[in-house]
Amino acid sequence: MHPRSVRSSLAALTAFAITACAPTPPPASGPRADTSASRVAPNVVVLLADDLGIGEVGAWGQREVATPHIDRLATEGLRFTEFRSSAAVCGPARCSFMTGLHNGRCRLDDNDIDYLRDADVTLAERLRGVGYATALVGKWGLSWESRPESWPQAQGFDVFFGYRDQVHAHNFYPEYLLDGTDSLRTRNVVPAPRGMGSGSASVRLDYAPDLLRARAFRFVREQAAARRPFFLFWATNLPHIHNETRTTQPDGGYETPTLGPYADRPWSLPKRSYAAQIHRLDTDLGALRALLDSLGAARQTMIVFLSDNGATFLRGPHDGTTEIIGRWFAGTAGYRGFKGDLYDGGLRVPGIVHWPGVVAPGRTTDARVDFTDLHATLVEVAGSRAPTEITGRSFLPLLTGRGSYTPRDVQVWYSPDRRQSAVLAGRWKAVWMLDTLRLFDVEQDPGERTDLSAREPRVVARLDSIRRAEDQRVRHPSRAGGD
Ligand SMILES: [Ca+2]
Repeated sequence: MHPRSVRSSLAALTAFAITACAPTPPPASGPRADTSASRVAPNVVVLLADDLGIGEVGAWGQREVATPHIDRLATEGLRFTEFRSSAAVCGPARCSFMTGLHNGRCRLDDNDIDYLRDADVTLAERLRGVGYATALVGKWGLSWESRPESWPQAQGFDVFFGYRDQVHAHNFYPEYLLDGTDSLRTRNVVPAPRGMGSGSASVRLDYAPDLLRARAFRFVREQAAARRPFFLFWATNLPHIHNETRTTQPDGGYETPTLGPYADRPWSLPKRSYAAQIHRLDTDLGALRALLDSLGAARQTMIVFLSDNGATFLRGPHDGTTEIIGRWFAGTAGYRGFKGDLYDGGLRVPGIVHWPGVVAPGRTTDARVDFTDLHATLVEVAGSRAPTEITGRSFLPLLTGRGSYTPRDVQVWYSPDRRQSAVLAGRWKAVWMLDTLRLFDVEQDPGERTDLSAREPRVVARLDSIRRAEDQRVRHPSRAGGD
């Protein structure tokens, strides 16, 4: 037998032995040529904030609300100035992250309008396929209760703890959380609960973010002890508003057990409560890093910090005034629009990738990426080839500094029923409201204030043709009417 064949056989035998003694670690080298030690597949934690505006983080200019742990992550990792969500609201953004498909192609272009099917391949399934232990802790939002195939455990997560339904996730003091397919009864009391466990609690003893954090940390400890690589999708509901009670509760729907460092600020109670929620989110990140340090796992763990969409527009106070939350702390950092808009105020999010020993600290990049690119990147980080059938393109070379990276030329967005759509290509961004197009030079006018469509007919024609071509490829969401 040729020596090379011997080695191949031994490699195959070793691979078989590892498989037989499951759990299976992902391949250290994967299919890539580069097999340096730094490429050993790391643990991956994605901490996804809910409705946190890009301007509400110190690393992007916030001064009134302190976010020291997020800021430190940015300082020690790679900070993105043009990380955009793939959607301007919760469910569709998560759908794009999980499937790698932009919002014209994934199941949900609106909250709760559809659910994931067996045929959909999620990031969790892709990572589990190469040996990762997988957990979703927090908010899912991609299922219907009557369709178990859409539940997290059927979509690649070994562990699920939290809220399947995003209306349930509005409630920070729920009567129950889901633990796998079981329910965990809390000590909270929600009289006359509305749909999916929402409602206002009259007895508030168990704060959901406490329970979520405890479950996330248990998962991390267990995988560290087992020395098994893990993917933790920590989809916190912080700092989202409790929609159903925002006009009736004194806190304006920003439910928090303590006002923390903001108790004595001369702000309204809703505003102090919101700041305290951001503080709690930041504290959770700090606690995660301390845990990883204590377990000796920090250097083997990539942390991605993101928000799912831009700062929210919802009116917070309960006294009939009309403040917009996204303006309290300059949440959109000057970008136009809010959550729900395909202007950059709805899309731009704070994005950080922290990967000790691989991502050089202290860097900032203006590479344009979105949630579908993150999907592709994490698949490659885990040792697989980035799938070609998805929208996103891996930006792994941007992280490692090895190999060439060219961002996609064009990014597209669709909102529910295509009421809005947007195309970003080079310096130009077109935003449609129904059929009305506005054109912006986002290099000269990042605030998207001046519509140049009348002055630039050729650019309009080019971007319009891009959108029309994409329209032809778009698989319009099925509205749960079939496959
Ligand atoms: Ca959200």
